[in-house]
Amino acid sequence: MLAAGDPQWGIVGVTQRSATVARQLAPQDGLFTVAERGEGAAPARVVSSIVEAVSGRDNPELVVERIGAAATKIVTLTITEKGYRFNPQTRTLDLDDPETSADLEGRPPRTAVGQIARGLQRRAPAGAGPITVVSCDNLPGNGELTGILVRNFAAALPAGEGDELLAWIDRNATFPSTMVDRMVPATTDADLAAVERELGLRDEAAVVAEPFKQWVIEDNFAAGRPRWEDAGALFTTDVAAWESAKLRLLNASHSMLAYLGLAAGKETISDAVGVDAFRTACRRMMLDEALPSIALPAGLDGEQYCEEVLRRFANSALGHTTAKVGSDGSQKIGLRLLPTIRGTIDAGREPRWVSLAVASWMHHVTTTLETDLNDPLAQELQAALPTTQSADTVVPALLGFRSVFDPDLAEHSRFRELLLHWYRILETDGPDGLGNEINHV
Ligand code: CS2
Repeated sequence: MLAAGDPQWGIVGVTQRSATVARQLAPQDGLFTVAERGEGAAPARVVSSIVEAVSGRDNPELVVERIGAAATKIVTLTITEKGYRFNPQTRTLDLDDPETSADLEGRPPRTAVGQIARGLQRRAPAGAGPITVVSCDNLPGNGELTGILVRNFAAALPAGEGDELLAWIDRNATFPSTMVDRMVPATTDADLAAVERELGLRDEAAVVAEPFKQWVIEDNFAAGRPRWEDAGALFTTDVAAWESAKLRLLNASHSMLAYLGLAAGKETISDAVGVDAFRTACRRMMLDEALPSIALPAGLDGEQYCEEVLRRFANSALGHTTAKVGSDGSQKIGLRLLPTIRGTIDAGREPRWVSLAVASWMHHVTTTLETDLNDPLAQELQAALPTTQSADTVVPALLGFRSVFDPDLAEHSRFRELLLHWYRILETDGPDGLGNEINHV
């Protein structure tokens, strides 16, 4: 928007990573490079939209102040699934979460939901006016969910305070849903060196990304917004359909490739999708199981979308690691894979391929040391594992893990059989055996 000549908006960037502010953004006045990688990549571009970078960890008070300021019209969130600290089964804020309860007790808030709620609380007395809160994370109904969680926080405050905030939110805040799609790996030292060669300048905050980008937004803004449509964003009333297409096709296959890839010692998603059998399993999961269980947004060709996803995964210049995509599985499986298991079962079909994805996550949890398992529930997951580990013990133990599987799915006999089937192959024959089995079906 700045490049298009609209200078009236700027971004205060907030991160929980102190080093991002101290070492990367602050010393360079918020400037950072976006370096596209892969076919059709545009030249590196320096972005100047961040006018201030704040560490939410070191300076939570400032975050609350900025959200409470009249000049702030929109708060966007990209904090990943675990940043919401919610219970996916009930879609409510986890009030037992120690960080959330500490925020509720009144310390300078450290959770995202706490910071937003406390910021909104400042707006009423300051006469700061309405505001829009926009979740950009991979969660179904992310806008509605964020609204629920902020209200849950408000409702858990002492009665008078809470009611006042709830009433203010109802009148002044909106929570549109969005779907954001762009693969962005963690920046490596080699990326920084490459950007330095391209720019002739050292940029500690450079970001690499695939050329593809998509932002679909529900047009429900309480206090104005930039004309993002001029820069390619799509405004629609049907974000939910875009969101479920993305979660159940792209993100689901991404997770599947990550866990299959990790089992086979593949470092990147492009290496994993390069294995014929893995690509076949992914394609079959998307075409035979995920696609039939979703309603596509008008104008989207499902088969073409799936092929494009596989092409994007094959981008070897991106270096998107299986470890990164495979992280936080306990937060992702239930959103990406289980709805397809349910949809397929409800339609009287076999959830064959999507069960392979779930089994490969179980295998990853079991074969990764607790200290290496990158998941907010790593300890709980490891504690749930049986001492003697084989398909027959691991599959039922992990199916009993209630923050991922609800009882009716966990007890579904065909689902369980399929998990056992795939887990046994992974366990006894490894990825090669899996290849034979996949090609065989
Ligand atoms: C990935 C996503 O890390 C992951 O779990 O599946 O971050 C993915 O790269 C983006 O959603 C693509 O838009």
